[in-house]
Amino acid sequence: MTLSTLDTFRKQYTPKLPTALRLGLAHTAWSEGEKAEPKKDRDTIRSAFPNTYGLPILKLQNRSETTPAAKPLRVGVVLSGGQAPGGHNVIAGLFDGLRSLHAESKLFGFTGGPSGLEKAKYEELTPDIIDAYRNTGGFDIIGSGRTKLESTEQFDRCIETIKSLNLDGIVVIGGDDSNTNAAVLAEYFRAKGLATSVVGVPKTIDGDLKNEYIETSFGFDTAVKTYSELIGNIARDARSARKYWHFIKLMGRSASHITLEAALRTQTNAALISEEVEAKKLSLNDIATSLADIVSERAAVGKNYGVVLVPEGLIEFVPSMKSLIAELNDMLAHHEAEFSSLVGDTKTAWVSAKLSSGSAGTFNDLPDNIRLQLLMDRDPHGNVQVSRIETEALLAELVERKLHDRADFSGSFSTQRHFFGYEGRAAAPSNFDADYCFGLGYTAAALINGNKTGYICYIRNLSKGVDAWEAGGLPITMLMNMEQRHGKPKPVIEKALVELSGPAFTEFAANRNDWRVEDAFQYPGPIQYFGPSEVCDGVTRTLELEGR
Ligand code: FBP
Repeated sequence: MTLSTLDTFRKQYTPKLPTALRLGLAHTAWSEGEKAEPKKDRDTIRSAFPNTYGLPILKLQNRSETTPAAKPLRVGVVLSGGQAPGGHNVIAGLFDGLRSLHAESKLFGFTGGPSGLEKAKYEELTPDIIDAYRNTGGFDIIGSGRTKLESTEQFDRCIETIKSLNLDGIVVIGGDDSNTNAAVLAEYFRAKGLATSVVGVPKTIDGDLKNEYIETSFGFDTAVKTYSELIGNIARDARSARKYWHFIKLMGRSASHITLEAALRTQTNAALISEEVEAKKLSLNDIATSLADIVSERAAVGKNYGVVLVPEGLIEFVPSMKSLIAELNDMLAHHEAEFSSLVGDTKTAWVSAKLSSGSAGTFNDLPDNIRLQLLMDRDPHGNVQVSRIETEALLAELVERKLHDRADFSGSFSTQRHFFGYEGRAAAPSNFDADYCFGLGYTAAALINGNKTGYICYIRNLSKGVDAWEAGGLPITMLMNMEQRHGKPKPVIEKALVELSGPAFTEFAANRNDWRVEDAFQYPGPIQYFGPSEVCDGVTRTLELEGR
């Protein structure tokens, strides 16, 4: 593999570890804290996870005595779901952590995501392979996938793979749905008397897998800094050319964490936050009116340009759209065969006839392309693929219509539409993500060595500098609630959405009016890997404001 100049130098970067892990895992021990339960639906979740419910929260501690592993550990690792910067460092940390316990330990990478575990597709990850991927972006070391493991046939095939490789543990590096998978597997294995541990690692650029212990999911830092660089560049272009309004949709699925963080970093003229739209019960018409107001105010002072940020999941939070999507999800799950036999326009007509009258009205008012995008396949976990819905174009069109109807609008309104998502998901990890991920990999190795199962790794105190970082494990069942998936109630990890009373949103809400008409843009520039610590090692504004 030919390396770029950056990759060549980046390879020499040694990620920083939390103090408890610095002497290697043979010098660590687990301490048990309180037993943890989910916030809601306790009885249902307890009965779905009788063997892994109510486990204690764990913390890793350093000690002077050494207890190496009695035998080499054998572990399998899966990358699951969308890419997130730092995944390769989780694997490197896992590898080094296992080797710090026993030099002969082995790590197997299941290829192509969870299906690799089910179908026994794997490769042994040797030191040469690991070294080639240290501090790099992407998930290409073994690839990723979104297969949902849910049938007992699938679980039994996983057990066959595990037995054939004689594995002590499986590490699932994934988001909310993938860690739900990890919890389900852990429970099944324990119920079957299998000693193999299943451990999760909190990955997702979306930032929606978080709580007081998991302060952020890995990849969020790098992805949002990458998008902020691009947004800053666009803002500068808009200000130079003075002729375009840029509507930028940002990835993040349902949660608006990415949009909120990007807005704080770049101070664009408008940024929509889905959670606020839902709380205020705003319609698409309300949103378009408020954006048209900003365009008009800027036009009145000669500024026929600007930047609007749109979270990709926005339409799921507009109340009428939310009800429509819920109805569509159930309908498509219950009439899958009939629906898939339809072609072209007959699909929208068939759907419209089956919807309740309120939802049919909402559906029929949408432009054709958006209606068809809403009917596209759900992902294997039952989620609408919001990355494929052109919300930025829909809003630009609605605002244009509003301005057209305003007799007093004499400005011009030309739009450019963008979608930033894939640009940031596989970027080279920032120093923060490189360090955080390496530590998470080590922590996963420690959980397996301790024969802990049904846990997800955490590292906390993230804004206080690596020396203050604490590592540990949380029972995954603690993060769960019941949700409707594919037309049925299922225990799944609850997505952590933006809290409107939280410090990040409060800061945004206190300042956004100053950014509407003034050109208060900030230009964060590219992620820096070498140079002063203030430039290279900063955490996100969200973490900073949350004081974690
Ligand atoms: P994960 O939950 O798997 O981390 O998803 C991250 C994400 O990038 C979302 O922001 C986005 O909606 C989705 O993946 C896109 O999925 P795909 O890669 O299948 O197009």
